[in-house]
Amino acid sequence: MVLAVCPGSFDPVTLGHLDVVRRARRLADEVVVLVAHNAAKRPLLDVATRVALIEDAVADLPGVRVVSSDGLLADELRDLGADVVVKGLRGGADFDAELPMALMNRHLSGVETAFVVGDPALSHVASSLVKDVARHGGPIEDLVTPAVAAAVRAALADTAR
Ligand code: COD
Repeated sequence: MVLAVCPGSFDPVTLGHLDVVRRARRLADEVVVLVAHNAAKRPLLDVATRVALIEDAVADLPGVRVVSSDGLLADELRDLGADVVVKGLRGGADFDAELPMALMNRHLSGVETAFVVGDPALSHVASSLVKDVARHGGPIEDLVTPAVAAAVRAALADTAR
């Protein structure tokens, strides 16, 4: 029984993230999607909303559940009994950012990180760009699920008030 953890900020979850979760599920018996805190980012959506949107998006995927944490990923990996962290790569920049995290997480927890290459048709899809496109009135409906598109537009409207 292999348990994989897919961590991220997921602010918001995109079709690119969901592609990675599906690929992770093919490698593991169970996948836990972990909504975690990235100290370098100020999120648009609150944690409960991000969790609910992912739960909605993975409802048709057996063996996938969603949790959140505001602590250290290494501690969560131990608590969950994780065998492996699975992350997605869009290109070299992702690898440069991910390598130190993989090394630190292995140093702290002993858990290895495995990288899957995401669908190249989604390699331009990033949460930050989705929010930027939406902020400027552009279409995001082919980058995220309909529920995510609605939540992003509602949150942006709230922040504009
Ligand atoms: N195709 C393929 N992969 C993709 C795509 C796509 N279109 N979009 C995103 N991804 C991948 C990213 O490369 C990343 O691997 C993953 O999806 C998540 O992306 P984000 O942007 O949602 O999440 P990040 O990078 O902000 O997540 C960082 C964490 C929250 C995981 C990190 O900060 C963390 O572990 N925080 C907890 C505190 C901690 O332990 N800190 C020490 C870390 S060593």
